[in-house]
Amino acid sequence: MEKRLLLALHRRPVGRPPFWFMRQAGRYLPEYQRLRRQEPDFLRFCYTPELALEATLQPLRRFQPDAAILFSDILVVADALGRNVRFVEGQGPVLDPLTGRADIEPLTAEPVETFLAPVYKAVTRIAAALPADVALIGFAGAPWTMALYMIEGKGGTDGGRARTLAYADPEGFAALIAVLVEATVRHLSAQIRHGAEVVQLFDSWAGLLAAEEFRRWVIAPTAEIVRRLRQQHPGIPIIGFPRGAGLLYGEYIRATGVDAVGLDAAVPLEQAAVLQRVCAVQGNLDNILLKVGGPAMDRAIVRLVEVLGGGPFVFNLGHGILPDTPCEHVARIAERLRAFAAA
Ligand code: 1CP
Repeated sequence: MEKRLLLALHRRPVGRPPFWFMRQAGRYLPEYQRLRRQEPDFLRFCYTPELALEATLQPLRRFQPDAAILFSDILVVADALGRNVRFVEGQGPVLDPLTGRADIEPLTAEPVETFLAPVYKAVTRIAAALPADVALIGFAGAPWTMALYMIEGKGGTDGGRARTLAYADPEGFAALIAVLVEATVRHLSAQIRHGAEVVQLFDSWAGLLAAEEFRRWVIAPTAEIVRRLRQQHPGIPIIGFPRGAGLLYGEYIRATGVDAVGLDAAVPLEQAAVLQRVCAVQGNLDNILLKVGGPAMDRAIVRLVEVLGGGPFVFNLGHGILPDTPCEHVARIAERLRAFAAA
């Protein structure tokens, strides 16, 4: 039997919608917190294949989702490019901010495959360990979101510095995006060669850009990555997640040619149903509602499946699981979704 996630992404009929959760591994799981104590340095944790394997498998044991996502981080690519990435407890990622051409010109994507070899080793081991019906998702940050972290030096900003550089020196910024396109293609292609069956591009900060800038720094680089991955790996499903794309979701899908689009929680379900005529859709339960749980969450699950379950659909959240989410709420969704199959 073909894996349920792959069927949905190829827009073939599936009984119940496949499901997985963005950030299904991580701090909301007590067993992850215990595992993390073995290696307090987060990047070293990511570069230790046994630990990455175990962190990937933890949510599968609890919830039996239809997909595993490689345990890693989008910022490993910035680390491979030599941008001095650290993870500070309680603060998230910190990088030396890149300020202009003098920092951009020396960048090269060449070290990616050798530097990130431990990540690909983890992919191989995960692929070998997965249950037969579970698909393995590889991922990378999309160029705009990577550029934002590299310029801002951290997350949680309004992207003001990155947007300023893009306007003030578009050629210099284009050179940075070009290196990131190359690095992303190499990183995703290596994950596919080692056993990833699907890849997702996280453009978590796409929604910060003005429309023209969105076309230039989100749509165009993504279209190029899709084209180059397709050349090397025909048939590999690609999920794009341009979080906050709003009115530009439709254009993003058509112009990039992704097989599926991840929708954030602000996208109305009627709109999602329109997009579903063009490609598979993934999403978009509010991660805050998952934290709250109860009847409001149950109603939202039913409505999502009612509106989108008839077409190509992958149940997920609108953004990643928050650290203070009760595991029981996640278990509850998994149980409800499996009940749709039985009904
Ligand atoms: O202390 C810890 O254990 C670190 C917490 C943590 C974890 C568990 C970070 C730091 N990254 C991760 C893993 C991770 N990151 C995964 C694999 C786990 C899974 O999904 O099950 C994935 C896919 C990511 C992707 C990622 N990292 C994104 C894109 C998705 C999104 O949430 O928008 C982004 C933006 C990052 C950067 C990052 N890494 C970590 C944090 C806290 C952040 C966000 C910082 C911010 O901008 O606020």
